[in-house]
Amino acid sequence: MQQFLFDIPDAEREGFAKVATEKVAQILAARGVQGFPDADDRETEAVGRHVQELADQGMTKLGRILDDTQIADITKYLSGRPVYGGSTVWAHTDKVPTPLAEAKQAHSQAVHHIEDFMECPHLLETISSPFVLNLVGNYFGVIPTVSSPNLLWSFAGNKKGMAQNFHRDWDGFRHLVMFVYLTDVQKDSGAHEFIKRTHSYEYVSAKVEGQDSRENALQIEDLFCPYHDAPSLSLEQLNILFEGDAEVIEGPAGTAFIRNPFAFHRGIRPRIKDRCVIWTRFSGYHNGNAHNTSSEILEVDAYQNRLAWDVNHRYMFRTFLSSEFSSECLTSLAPLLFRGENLSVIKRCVRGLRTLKRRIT
Ligand SMILES: O=C(O)CCC(=O)C(=O)O
Repeated sequence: MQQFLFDIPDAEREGFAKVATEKVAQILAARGVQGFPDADDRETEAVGRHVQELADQGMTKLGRILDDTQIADITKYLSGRPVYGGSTVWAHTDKVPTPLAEAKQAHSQAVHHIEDFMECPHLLETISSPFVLNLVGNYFGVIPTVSSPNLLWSFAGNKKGMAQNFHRDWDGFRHLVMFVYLTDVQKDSGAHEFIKRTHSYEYVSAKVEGQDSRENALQIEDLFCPYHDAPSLSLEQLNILFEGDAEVIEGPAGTAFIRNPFAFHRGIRPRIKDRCVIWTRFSGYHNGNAHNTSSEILEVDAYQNRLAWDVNHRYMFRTFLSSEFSSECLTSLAPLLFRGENLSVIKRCVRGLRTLKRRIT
């Protein structure tokens, strides 16, 4: 359903997102889930700046949030732990525990088990920090849902991995992803590349309209194609259209950023050194997309002393940590949203998507 929302101009999509998040907030308030974790004034000011940057650019950098000692703790913990060939924790892996060195020979990418993500020092604290949750929640306008924590290796070499072409992710109408590099990253060692402002329909359509009339000019539907790794888009075409907007994010291990996955992005295939990264997704309600990416919902006892476990956290982390919120259908909020005054927007989106599909297939 979320995909349909992307075939409408920003103003309408944002209008719908506003209605939807207000409804989610109402429903949650009635169930006692209503706040963001506390933040002090200094943090509140910084959160405001990051939220604005996310809205304008589609991405915000957090700087280096893990120091050398923390990175050493993480590296020590992960050393010797098996990985699974594939790209997204559990669902998109071969489910075969493999030593890292062997996985590197056989695969372009591999992930650690979710339990290693959770048991590894510092990672859970990083994705559940009041600052991060506040930032994300303020951007959505509602307490966030956290999903699919992923601990991913991209190996240097010639094999192409997932998400190494520019693409959009179609997870929902308001969603974010946070990345933290766990190895030093430069352009040739797996940097993430992002095209600023391309989450904005208005921005992209202005670029399309501003093209010199050339035979191979891109059409708007080429740029809002609801398929992963849209084959019709060449790097060269994107570079020309969005000249000066692409940013390669380099930095030492511990460097973090949050971005809107709907904007064009890719992981540049590492050439000289493997890259290890964590990413975690956030949405304004659970969008179902990342639902099965964890092997199972984990019992929280093992992590309880590392995570505030109040009603807000139990709700936010319900997709992979067991709580009273885990058992219900995680997308059950959606039917409540998609009725009444919202329905006409949805219907228009469905019609729009059908037309778009006809044009591009
Ligand atoms: O590996 C990367 O840097 C890109 C990952 C990506 O595109 C994604 O998570 O959607």
